[in-house]
Amino acid sequence: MITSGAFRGKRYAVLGLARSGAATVDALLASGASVMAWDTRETARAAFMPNDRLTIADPLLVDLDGLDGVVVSPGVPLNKHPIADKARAAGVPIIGDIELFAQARVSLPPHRVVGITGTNGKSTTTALIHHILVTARVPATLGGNIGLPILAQDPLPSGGVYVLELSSYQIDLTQSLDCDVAVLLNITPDHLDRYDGLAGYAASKARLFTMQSAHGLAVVDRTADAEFDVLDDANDPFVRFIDTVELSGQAEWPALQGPHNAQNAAAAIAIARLLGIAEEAIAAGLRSYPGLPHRMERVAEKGGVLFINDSKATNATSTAPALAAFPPIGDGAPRIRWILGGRAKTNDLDACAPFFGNVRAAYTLGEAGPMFAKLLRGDMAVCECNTLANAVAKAAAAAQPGDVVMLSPACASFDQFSDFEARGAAFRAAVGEV
Ligand code: UMA
Ligand code: ADP
Repeated sequence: MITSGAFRGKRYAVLGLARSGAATVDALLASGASVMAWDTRETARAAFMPNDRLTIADPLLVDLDGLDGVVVSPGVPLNKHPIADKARAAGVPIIGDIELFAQARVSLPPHRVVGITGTNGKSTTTALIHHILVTARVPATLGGNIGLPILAQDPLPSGGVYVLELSSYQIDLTQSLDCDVAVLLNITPDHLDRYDGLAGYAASKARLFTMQSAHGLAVVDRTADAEFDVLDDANDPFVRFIDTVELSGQAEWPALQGPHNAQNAAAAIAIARLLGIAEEAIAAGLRSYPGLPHRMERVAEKGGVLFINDSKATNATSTAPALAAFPPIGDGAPRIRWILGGRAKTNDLDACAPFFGNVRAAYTLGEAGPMFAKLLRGDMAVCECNTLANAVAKAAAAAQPGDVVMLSPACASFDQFSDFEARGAAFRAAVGEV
């Protein structure tokens, strides 16, 4: 657990007691702070036993005056939740666990922090740079929007590197994270229910760079910077733009296929070089990187049919490269049987359209199923399946050797599943049945 004398004797409200909130309460109590904890879910509250420094109370119903911070979970919609106005009126900072980590850094052995944001590719790039660091025998850990909450992790020894995947929700709750290397992979429409349009979403991501001090380094996608001007001008001399042009050797990296992974690999190489990692270790890390579950994951091959779980593709831009990765071969006929749908984030599939020629048939499911079926008919055969199990059964029954049955939903999962991981697990189970 990460603790800090910086929190001793201070008082916080913690709103949201799922993974990050629970770790926050534990770390604050262990640091000698007092905590008022709350979650609308009774089961989440029940995990905490009140004591002389822990009370269970709804921050909307109590006086916030004098608190040192209201620590909010990233899943609490700050744009709509009344806690934002209430904390502002009381003059109490609204922060998250990443901000607490930033404040705890003075108590940690000398280290560096890499912060990675972007609409797509964050987890892959975070896991990849972490793997390259470990391959180079640098003490490293990953956290933030991936894996164990950062405050639940053990501090790294001197010389360690904290690799943080940062969602825009987490950046919104952070005011003083001075990343040694800040990274932006791309910006395309996502999470628009939480922001004032695409510009508001981009501005949230840009704050990762404005929080950097003068010695900070940046690795940035040129297109995103050109469109949204994300870089703080003060950092310009230290920018490395992500450049896939010079990339060679991708064929030797089995878990990093496709144009999207070329970008992720190029970003990871740029980060590794800025951190001073030797070229041989970078090359070895790229070759041995094992990949993450639910991202273009090869689940099975049955009767010459490949089954791919890309459940993490929750918007059209992230599905596009998955469709691009399987062009026709041999007889020139398309070979993807594309399972898509769920809770849509946008009402179009424009980003995927250039690759419709790779799709043999679409199998739609969930809330967005009827809308997508209407959009796609005319371009390809469509089967309206409603459920994932039905879609897998139909696609598998129709598939011929050489076909690829792929779940790449271009949607959030919340209409039918608890999260993208549960959806990917359901896909695996359904494939097991065919
Ligand atoms: N809650 C309330 N009142 C409300 C709203 C919510 O009490 O009005 C409570 C909920 O009941 C819940 C908690 O607040 O218990 C919200 O928790 P959470 O959704 O933030 O869940 P955590 O388990 O703490 O997970 C968070 C991140 N979740 C989100 O950003 C939605 C995880 O990112 C992250 O891995 C985790 O912290 C670890 O630090 C997940 C995610 O889906 C992977 N991220 C989004 C994405 O990738 O698209 C941004
Ligand atoms: P994130 O953590 O940002 O959601 P992941 O690395 O988990 O990103 O990848 C999610 C999905 O996005 C993958 O399944 C893949 O289809 C797609 N993807 C990955 N990297 C990129 C990229 N650089 N650009 C566009 N799409 C990508």
